[in-house]
Amino acid sequence: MNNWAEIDKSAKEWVKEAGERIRSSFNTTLSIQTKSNPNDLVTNMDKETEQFFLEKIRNTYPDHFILGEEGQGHELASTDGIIWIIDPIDGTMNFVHQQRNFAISIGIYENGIGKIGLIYDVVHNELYHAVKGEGAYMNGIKLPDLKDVPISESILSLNATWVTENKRIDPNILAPLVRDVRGTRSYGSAAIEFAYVAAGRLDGYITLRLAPWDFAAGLVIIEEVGGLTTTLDGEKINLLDKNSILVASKSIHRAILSDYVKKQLKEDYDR
Ligand code: 2AM
Ligand code: CA
Ligand code: CA
Ligand code: CA
Repeated sequence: MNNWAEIDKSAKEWVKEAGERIRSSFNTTLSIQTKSNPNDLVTNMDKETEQFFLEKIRNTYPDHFILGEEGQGHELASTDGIIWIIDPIDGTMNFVHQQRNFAISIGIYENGIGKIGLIYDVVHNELYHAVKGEGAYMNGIKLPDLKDVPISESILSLNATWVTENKRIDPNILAPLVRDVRGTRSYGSAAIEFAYVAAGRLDGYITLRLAPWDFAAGLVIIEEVGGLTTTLDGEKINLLDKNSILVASKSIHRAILSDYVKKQLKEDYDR
């Protein structure tokens, strides 16, 4: 039998230790490479951090599966069993250019159900953490349920790309929303954007294409503060695939879907 309290304790310890290694790397010279395009960066620290988690998990929990951005288990075909979904550095461009606004993101799922979410903002030393059914915390302080605010008083996070010509969405769909909200922000790390929605620093986050390791931890944490994450079409997230993302409090989520995206929530909860 799996002891979730023990898995949770290990995960927290390892995340803190990996964060310490990343902080130490600021004094070293990074090796930076590009992946799919010149803006798609990966460093030795992304790879070393993923490797660090792999070794810890394989030694301690040899029957667990691992899905990591930098190479592990990309071909996982099923959500059966316990899967650690890991982004060793979310916000690599920020890590390289700014040395801030990046995070370690780990979601631990059992048979497709999110059990543990960990997002560690390494530079600010803020650990966002949730265990399913037990609430969400930031550095051990319980995060309250998300507040209902009107669109006109909300701060929305999204990349400016989505209101310019792009290949994923008609820019006229989100432009009215951008005009109606109180303000927009873009942090360049999906995990931090999820964490900020959970902490009430942002009221919503929209993006058109995230991979499992970008959202796995965030989904668990958002659910524990009463928020809702779906695709931008209002559909359930596919855990093993790329998805568009709409994450917000339930009231903001509903307003964005019905008044701007003009879609309906396809899930049963909260109709
Ligand atoms: P990364 O830094 O781990 O690659 C930037 O807006 C956010 O989107 C970051 O969370 C970044 O994660 C993620 N991202 C960057 N390129 C992406 C891609 N090609 N597909 C999906 N997510 C990506
Ligand atoms: Ca990447
Ligand atoms: Ca990422
Ligand atoms: Ca990454």
